[in-house]
Amino acid sequence: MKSKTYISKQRIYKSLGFVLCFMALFNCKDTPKKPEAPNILFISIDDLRPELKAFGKSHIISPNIDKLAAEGTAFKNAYCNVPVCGASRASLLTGIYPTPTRYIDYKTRVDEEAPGVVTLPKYFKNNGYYTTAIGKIFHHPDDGTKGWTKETYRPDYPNTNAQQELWRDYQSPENSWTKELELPLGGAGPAWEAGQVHDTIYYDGKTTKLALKELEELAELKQPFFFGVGYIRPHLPFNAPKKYWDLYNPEDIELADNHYIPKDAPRDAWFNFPELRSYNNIANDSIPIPLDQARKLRHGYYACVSFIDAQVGMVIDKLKELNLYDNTIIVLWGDHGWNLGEHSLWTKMSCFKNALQSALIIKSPKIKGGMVTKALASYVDIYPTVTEMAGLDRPQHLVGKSLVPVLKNPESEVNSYVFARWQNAETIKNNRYAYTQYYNKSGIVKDSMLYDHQKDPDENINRAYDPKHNGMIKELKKELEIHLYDRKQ
Ligand SMILES: [Ca+2]
Repeated sequence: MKSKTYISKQRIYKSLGFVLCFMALFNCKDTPKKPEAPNILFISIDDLRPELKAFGKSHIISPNIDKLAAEGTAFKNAYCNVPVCGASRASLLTGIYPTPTRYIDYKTRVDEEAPGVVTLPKYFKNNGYYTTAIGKIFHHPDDGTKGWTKETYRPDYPNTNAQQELWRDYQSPENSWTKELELPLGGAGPAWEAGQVHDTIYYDGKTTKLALKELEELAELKQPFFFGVGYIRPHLPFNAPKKYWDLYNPEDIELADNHYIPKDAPRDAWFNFPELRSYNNIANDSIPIPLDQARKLRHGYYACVSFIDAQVGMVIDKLKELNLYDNTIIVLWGDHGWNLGEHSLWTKMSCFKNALQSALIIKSPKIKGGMVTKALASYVDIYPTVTEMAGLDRPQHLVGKSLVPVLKNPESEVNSYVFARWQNAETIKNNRYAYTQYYNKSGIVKDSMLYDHQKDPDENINRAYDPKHNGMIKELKKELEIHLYDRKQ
């Protein structure tokens, strides 16, 4: 009798154990998705403006990104939410807007400014994905770490904030002193370098090497993966192997034809681009960048984009080699745009189109590729788009819209307006106009600018004070106010 009771208890425990295991298996938090769930390759390219063939420009050589675009959808009107690395990435990766007190600058930390918000990689991890990244996805290597199944890694250096000081990665002998000094963030050696070195010597080449190795390991998994690959260039300094500089004839490089502040633009629209000024071969005052330097900077930017294009090609080729390509969604995004001398400005950090508009290409194995869309896309839309493409439920906290309808039909539109902000400026954009309000310290609008992208795509005439546009300004002001109010909720 006694032993019978013992056996039956054992059986009960066994059965209970079985039930618990069964429940654990089917708990979405711990259960791998079915093998057919798509992988995600999430490629971030720092400071990449949409100056590529896919977006209608032909002067930068980027055959690999062109090839990706030929099989995906290029968004010609994709806007970041805030034009600086850390803040833009934080907003994209959490799917919420920046505000005057959240996601302000490059120092932004998701862990501190949006604690408890499930980041994009964390959401995939919670849904059975294996998540990891090589290179720069979050701005800080030690931010958002709970989102990764496997600790993310950046090339060659200890995986700490100290490497924030090392990513400039000068290689030419004459710049070797830069490695020996504790360079302050934002300041450094020269603004460009053409090293006579193999791709794998520079930081981003090392990133590729690690990414290819990681892909081989990911290919062995029984669960789908979310894999981030984050490239630093074309972020300053424009350090790239010489062979990519040699793709361009310096004499053929055209300068911006609008190197002046737009007519009637607000004083606040101008800034002295301290990021570029801090490089030691750039004058640290407020004089315009001399033409020979402007040409060199453009040349360096183009070389860096071509360098990264080659890296992207290697990663995608590896996906194909591992038979992963046909079951992998690829999202390629720049974290914001860049001024290359237009309006006499350089770098990001402004509310002109050149700083806000960025490169976004999405390729799904299930959706017809080779599409270009003019539909307005905001970077808060990326999170809900990727989750929907992967067949996951939409997280409640997201503010953006899924772009899947646009992927299926490039003529369709999901946004009537998109929004961005920088310091004391708030911008709203519809399918024709961009309107920005500048605020004083009391929160009162002190100035504004309106650009008609149909008549004036380069934003050379501020029409905010032209009475002909009063109706449009009224509409945009109202929608902006609604956005600012909703954003607080
Ligand atoms: Ca950036």
